[in-house]
This record gives sequence, C-alpha cells and structure tokens, in this order.
Amino acid sequence: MSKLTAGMVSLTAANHETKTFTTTANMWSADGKTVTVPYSDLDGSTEYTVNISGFSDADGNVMVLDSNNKFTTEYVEPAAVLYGYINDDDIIDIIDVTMVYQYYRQKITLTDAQFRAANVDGDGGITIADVELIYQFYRHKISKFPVETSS
Ligand SMILES: [Ca+2]
Ligand SMILES: [Ca+2]
Repeated sequence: MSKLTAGMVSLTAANHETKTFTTTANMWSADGKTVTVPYSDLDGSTEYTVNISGFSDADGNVMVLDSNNKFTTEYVEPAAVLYGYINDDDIIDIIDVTMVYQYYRQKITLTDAQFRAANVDGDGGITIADVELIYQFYRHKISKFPVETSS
C-alpha cells in the first residue's frame, strides 16, 4: 500500500549536541507502524528532545516537525578524579611531574581525564603552580593538593 519513506529522528541534548538517525527499512515493524531507532552513547543526566520529521502518509504529505517529546537519561556518578596521577600507574612520581610540565610547555597534550587529574590547585587551567604542587607531593612536602582540601 504505502511506499516507504525515510523519516528522520534526531535527539537534541540540553548541551545542543544532536544525534540524528535516518530510518531505514529494517527499523520498521512488520505491520509498518512502528519504527525502532537503535542508539547508544547518550550522555547521562541529560535531557534530550526527540525531533521527528520527514515521515509521510500514503499521499506523500510530509509530516510537520514534532519536537514535543523529551526524556532525561539517568544520573551518572562522575568518575572520581585521582589528582596527580597523570600517567596510567599507581604512583605520583617524576613522570607525572614531567608530563604536566610538558603540557604546561605545550609539548604534549593531555586527555580530559589527565587534565582534570593535573589541575591540582583547582583553578581553570594547568599552570606552573600545578607542576610545582605535583612535584611537592612527589617529594613528600605535601600530602594533599589544594583541590582536595577545598570544597
Ligand atoms: Ca604516575
Ligand atoms: Ca591549575
């Protein structure tokens, strides 16, 4: 009876990230009434708006964009930050100091997790102060970082 049309479903997150899915034949149920959209990798604790467009009826009339549906993903506990542990081992040593210093000197890049672990004074960025603090920790001059004592 009706010919298949490619509808479009997209999810817009509160942070404006958008994931778009174009429906294909194998997403339709046997009776042609239900579309199943597979997805993964949504962010936790995030409200998504479901935008549905592009579906048409038997006469080819295309539906009006519908953005009336929202859902919120479950809260996700943020991963604990292990301050000062930059490379992937269990010790704060000269390697960590060196890596943060090299990042500060713009010689290397850090992952987001490494950046958080390196920002031991809790300000906005990685400065020589972070390098010095990690060095002091390594030399047993301090046993805690400022970011761990505040808050
Ligand atoms: Ca280390
Ligand atoms: Ca810092």
